[in-house]
Amino acid sequence: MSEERTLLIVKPDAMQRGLAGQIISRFEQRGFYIVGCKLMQITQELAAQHYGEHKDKPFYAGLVKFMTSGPVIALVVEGPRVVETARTMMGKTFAYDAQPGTIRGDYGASKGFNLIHGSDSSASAKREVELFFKPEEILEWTPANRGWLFNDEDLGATSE
Ligand code: DAT
Ligand code: MG
Repeated sequence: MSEERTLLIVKPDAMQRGLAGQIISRFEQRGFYIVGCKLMQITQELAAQHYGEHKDKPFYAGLVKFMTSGPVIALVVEGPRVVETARTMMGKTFAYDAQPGTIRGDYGASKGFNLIHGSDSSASAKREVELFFKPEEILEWTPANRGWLFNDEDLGATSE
């Protein structure tokens, strides 16, 4: 299966609550792997670029204030179908709506303190990865166990 990349952000609420490790672990456990990772504080300018689609929404000012309020960890995570699967793992946007078993549904109960960002499409992923990472900050590598994570079709276990 062919690789995809997505941008994840461990948001300030997750950082302040000491949940970054647990959240990042879920993606590793699922078989996805980290190709870019940085601890950073999002500037007003970067937040405005990242959330440009929401700039006319009533919640925009609060969203920018929240996202720039403290450290975050930005990650580029790779693997087959990772954009869609990461969204499923995150759960619904408002933490109080998110199903148990999802990141937002296991760690959050508020509306906007929803712990994690993940790109919502491959077009968004491309744009967001380029916004947060320079090409040289992304490392090309393949985990040693990749065959046992994703190559089920090689054994005839699945068909497209
Ligand atoms: P998602 O983060 O699930 O992709 P989104 O892109 O629609 O959701 O919105 C970006 C963030 O803005 C979201 O994580 C939480 C906040 N947000 C969205 N809609 C909101 C609303 N109606 N009221 C308050 N915050 C909202
Ligand atoms: Mg979004």
